Amino acid sequence: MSEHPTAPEAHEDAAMPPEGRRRLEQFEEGITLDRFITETAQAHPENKGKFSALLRQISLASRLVSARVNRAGLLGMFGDTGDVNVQGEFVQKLDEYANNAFKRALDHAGCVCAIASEEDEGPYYVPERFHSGRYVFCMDPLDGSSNIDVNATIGTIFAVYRRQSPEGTPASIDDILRPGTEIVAAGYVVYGSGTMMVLSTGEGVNGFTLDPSVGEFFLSHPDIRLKPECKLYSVNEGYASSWTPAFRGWIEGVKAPGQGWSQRYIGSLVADFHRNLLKGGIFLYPPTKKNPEGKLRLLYEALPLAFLAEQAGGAATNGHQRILELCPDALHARTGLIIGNSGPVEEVTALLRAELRS
Ligand code: P6P
Repeated sequence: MSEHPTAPEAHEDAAMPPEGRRRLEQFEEGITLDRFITETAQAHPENKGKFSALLRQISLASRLVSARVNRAGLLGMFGDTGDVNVQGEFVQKLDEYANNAFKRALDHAGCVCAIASEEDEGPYYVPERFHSGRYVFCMDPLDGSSNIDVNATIGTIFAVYRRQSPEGTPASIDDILRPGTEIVAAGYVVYGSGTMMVLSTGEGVNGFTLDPSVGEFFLSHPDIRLKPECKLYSVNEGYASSWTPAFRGWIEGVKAPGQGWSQRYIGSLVADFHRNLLKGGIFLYPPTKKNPEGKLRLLYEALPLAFLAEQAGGAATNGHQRILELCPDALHARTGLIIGNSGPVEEVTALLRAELRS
């Protein structure tokens, strides 16, 4: 019997493919998220432990949300609260829970001065009495929540900035509306068949899988990389009538006989992005007649995922510009998003740029 309580039995090892054996070894080596945070802190003493505190509180909130999502059906947590949020969407009970869990975990930790959330109309500025900290936290607390009641994968997406205003002074909107090039960390947590956090602090991308039996995230996907090319695209074909000729031409091109592409679309950005990050794929959500600015949010959806994509060797644009060079002009600004393996992202973007010029 392996000493680790949840590792497969020895007889299961023999049948395990090499990749699974590698992951098991890492699992048994006990490379936890906590150890990763400690090692990152040792490499950056200038952060004085505040960055570590922030990451540990994100981990805590993620575990709380994971536990609640996994029992939502049993706790009557499906459905909406009857309220409508700033997006004009019915607030799902789990949206509200996730939003509060992350805000409660972060606002007393002395590491954050402001929190921007998809669920809140304006920023939450941490009061000085709570020791307002040096970081700004931007999040979509539960992306894909329209899929909650059908048990499709949903997730939390977040980006972290260093504040611009001096510590000890009130934070302002100028600390929050910043270009993606100033992001210091970004990640997401997918709540699906398992719970996994994918995180980058600017030195590559690592995936940590939650072992709920011990309440720890373990390094399961070290150094996630995107190859230059892929053969999978994610787009909602229901909006084809909104597409420009150049965009439609590219989609029809990959669908042509013999091209060998597949299409996958869950309708949960974090789930579609996660699959594409691990297996290769390009996600495309251009502006539509329904959302002429694009549907997805720049600050707490597109920018963090673009940071991760580029850290993994991929690319992200709004169809014309590099996403990370964009600066939101409002908390809930929307954008088009084309993100994934660099080859197809650059190919589609070149076509759309040329179309714009013509
Ligand atoms: P559509 C979920 O509501 C969401 O905001 C993203 O998670 C997802 O990628 C997108 O909307 C799906 O939008 O218009 O294809 O249903």
